[in-house]
Amino acid sequence: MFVDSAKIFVKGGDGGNGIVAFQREKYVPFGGPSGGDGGNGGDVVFRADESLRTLVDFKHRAHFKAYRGMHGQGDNKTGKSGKHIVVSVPPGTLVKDADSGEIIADLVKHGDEAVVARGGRGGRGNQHFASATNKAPRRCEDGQPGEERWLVLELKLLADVGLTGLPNAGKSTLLASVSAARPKIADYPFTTIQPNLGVVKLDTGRSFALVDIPGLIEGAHEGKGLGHRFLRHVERTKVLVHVLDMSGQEGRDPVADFHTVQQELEAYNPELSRRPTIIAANKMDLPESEDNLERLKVALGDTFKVYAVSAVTRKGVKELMYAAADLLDQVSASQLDK
Ligand SMILES: Nc1nc2c(ncn2[C@@H]2O[C@H](COP(=O)(O)OP(=O)(O)OP(=O)(O)O)[C@@H](O)[C@H]2O)c(=O)[nH]1
Ligand SMILES: [Mg+2]
Repeated sequence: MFVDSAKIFVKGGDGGNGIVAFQREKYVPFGGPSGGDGGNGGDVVFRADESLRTLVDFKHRAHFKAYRGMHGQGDNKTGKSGKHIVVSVPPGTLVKDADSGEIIADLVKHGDEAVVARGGRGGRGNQHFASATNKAPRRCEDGQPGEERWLVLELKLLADVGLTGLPNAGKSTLLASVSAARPKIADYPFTTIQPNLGVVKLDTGRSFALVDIPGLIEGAHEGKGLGHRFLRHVERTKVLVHVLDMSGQEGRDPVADFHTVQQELEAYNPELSRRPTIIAANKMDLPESEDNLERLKVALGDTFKVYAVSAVTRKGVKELMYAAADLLDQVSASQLDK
């Protein structure tokens, strides 16, 4: 299981101080204590937000502080409370104290919330300290500091987007070109023997997990090759990117390759062949690819969107990833409607 993690610092706002003040009344030197209380500091709140899928944004921003409470004022006025801050995290995020390892929160589903650092209480003003024997107290309290700590966030990543295709199509090369994952890449089939997962970051707040699985071959659904063992990983994804070697090396035909893989998916689980899919027409840097691309487009008509890419030169790869993210958003939105 691939786990995304991040270490961040959170601090609640400090409480405002209470103050010493006295009512100003004519002929009364100390017209009764009237020092207001300090306002409470704001909390740092985490909220699960389903539009987030990974923790990558926390690698760029690691400090989150809520606002402090204002000090009290005369006339028994309480200082304004500091604002809370709400930090969005992806559903499934587990929050631990970095020092003790204690679990602070497990934000499972959209909308789940937890306070991860409380604001300090405001101090009391001198109005609270008057007594029968001391009608003009000069005592007041300072606000308490906000809670602060380092947290470790952990998220078990389920791959949102899966790369399918025959061995050698360039799936691992593609994964390596868009993420920090460093899968083994080589010029022979079945290089990949374990699924590899990488995080693709497009913009702030927009990222997804991409899984590269061993290549599928004809008969995969009956256990041929390696890919069948990993089809269940593909089953958990929401969107597929079908990678095709467009160069037609070694007498291969990309159009036939496409149907081979689709049939294997269909035979394994008909759901899979209907999963929202886009096509990465890969190895477009090779000269033979251009003619094959035209043929593929004709063969597919408008049933699948085809993106011409080269995982090696990275040409077209960015557009492909944006298309995958858009499709993922559409699928997630339609699942919410249900
Ligand atoms: N010219 C060219 N070669 C590519 C491109 N993408 C991948 N290759 C090459 O194709 C070969 C196979 O690439 P991999 O990424 O290992 O292929 P794979 O689909 O992961 O293969 P398996 O793990 O065996 O299923 C390697 O020699 C890559 O360098 C590309 O866009 N252009
Ligand atoms: Mg591979």
